[in-house]
Amino acid sequence: MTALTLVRGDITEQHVDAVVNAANSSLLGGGGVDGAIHRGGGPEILADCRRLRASRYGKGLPTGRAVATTAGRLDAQWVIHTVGPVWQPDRDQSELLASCYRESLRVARELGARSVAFPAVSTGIFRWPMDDAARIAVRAVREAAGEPVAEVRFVLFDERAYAAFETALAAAP
Ligand code: AR6
Repeated sequence: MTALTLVRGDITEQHVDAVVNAANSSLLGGGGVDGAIHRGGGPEILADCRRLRASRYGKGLPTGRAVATTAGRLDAQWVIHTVGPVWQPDRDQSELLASCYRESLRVARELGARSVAFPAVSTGIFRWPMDDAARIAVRAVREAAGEPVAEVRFVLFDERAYAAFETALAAAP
């Protein structure tokens, strides 16, 4: 059984096996969580990302997919980069957002990670409404979690995000 836990805080300060990054398809960094992870983890992460661009992802990492790099100086072994969809009010992209969580967990399981920390993918610069994103995240993680992942920790930056995930977890415990 995988435990789903919630903490309010900064994802770069978590001690877990794998930290998930809300990246963009360039894999070359950005603002929000992405900026914080690269700042906290240092240049080794970007060096790994550049190698991935040069080898497997010349056209970028597609939305909904995930790939791992070193975690550099973070207190983790790996960063798993995933690319969430940009919110579009007239288009249902729920499956793509769910895919970020499923694919990140697939990569985590392949790596042998026992603990994985997720941010609320797509809810910042990509503008996805928090309550809806929380429901999709909890459902997808419940479906995709499993051995050897013993803990999936949602790390929420503010009270509003924490409350949304608390509600989503309570609705589907
Ligand atoms: N720890 C935990 N959560 C955080 C942190 C942090 N240190 N910083 C922000 N959040 P975002 P996105 C929350 O914008 O919407 C980048 O430029 C934030 O409050 O980081 O998927 C990438 O390169 C929000 O709830 O990711 C992409 O271009 C959530 O994390 C783009 O942003 C996600 O916000 C991705 O946008």
